[in-house]
Amino acid sequence: TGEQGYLDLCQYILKHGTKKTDRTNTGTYSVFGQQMRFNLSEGFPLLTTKKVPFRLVASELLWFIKGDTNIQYLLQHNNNIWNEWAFKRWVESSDYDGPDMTDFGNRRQQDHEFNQLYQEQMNIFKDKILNDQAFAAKFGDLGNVYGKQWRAWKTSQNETIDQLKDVIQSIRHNPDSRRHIVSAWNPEDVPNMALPPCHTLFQFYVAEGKLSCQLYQRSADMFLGVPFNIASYALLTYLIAHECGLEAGEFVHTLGDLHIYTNHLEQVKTQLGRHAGSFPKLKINGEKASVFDFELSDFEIHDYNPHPSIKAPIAV
Ligand code: UFP
Repeated sequence: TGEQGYLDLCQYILKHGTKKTDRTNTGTYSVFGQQMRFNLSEGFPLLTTKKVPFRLVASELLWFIKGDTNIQYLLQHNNNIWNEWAFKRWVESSDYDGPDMTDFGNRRQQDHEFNQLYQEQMNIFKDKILNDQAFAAKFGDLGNVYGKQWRAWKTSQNETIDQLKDVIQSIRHNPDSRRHIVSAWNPEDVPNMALPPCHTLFQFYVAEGKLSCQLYQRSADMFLGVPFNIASYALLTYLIAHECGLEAGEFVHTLGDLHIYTNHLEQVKTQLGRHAGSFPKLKINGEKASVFDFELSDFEIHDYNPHPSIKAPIAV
């Protein structure tokens, strides 16, 4: 459990993982079906064996909570984590007339000159998303990703379901229910998403005045994605607990295909050589009640003393 649980799983994959090819042509070591648990009353699970950027976790979560699916909001908050997926749609469209960007994810790591061309085009792209509303509407939108499914799931009757609002209502009014579920996996919409949801479905559980959350994550990049995902769902659990007058209980993280990319092996070994410290504390602005009212400035992380961050290429 805790950070050690994360480190143990990384170690386990290094030892027992099957070498597999994958969609991104990077290659992974992979295992299927594991679980981590984090006791949220002992602290906020931001890993300490490398620095995890809380600011990016929080602005992405607020973006989901708003029901937004356009990266413009993220760029306005200096958050670049979804850029590659939107960029990919632009460079593959007939509107794009710059240099060929085919397979940019791999080529920019292998070819220094190409990487400079890529950076130029990415800067043009970001600038247009921020300053050209029509362009942002067309190419900033990632399709029916998390925000859309959480807040405005489209039914066959052309109505929308606000899963997040509904689940908060059900936690408040019927805490013992075994149906506190939000699903981001909408089979009909999967083809219309830049990236089919990795964190697929989550469930809440109330006992002894505490709110716990379990996430099923179908696909887990242990080095880059997972530390982020842990912090994001921990924050969501704290926020919903706050609104419902509960304490934060446990975050249970269930993983489907959990993997380490072959170009992250050195980084993982570096991280495994470090000692985990204690988790920081999260402070939430007590003047706000509703999950839907929070802004970035309403959160503070205290006593976070991580080892330095470790850079690694992301598989697109
Ligand atoms: N990934 C995560 N967490 C996320 C996210 C993506 O680990 O929140 F958005 C990783 C998992 C996988 C890749 O390595 O991104 C998604 O690829 P695929 O759709 O082929 O599983």
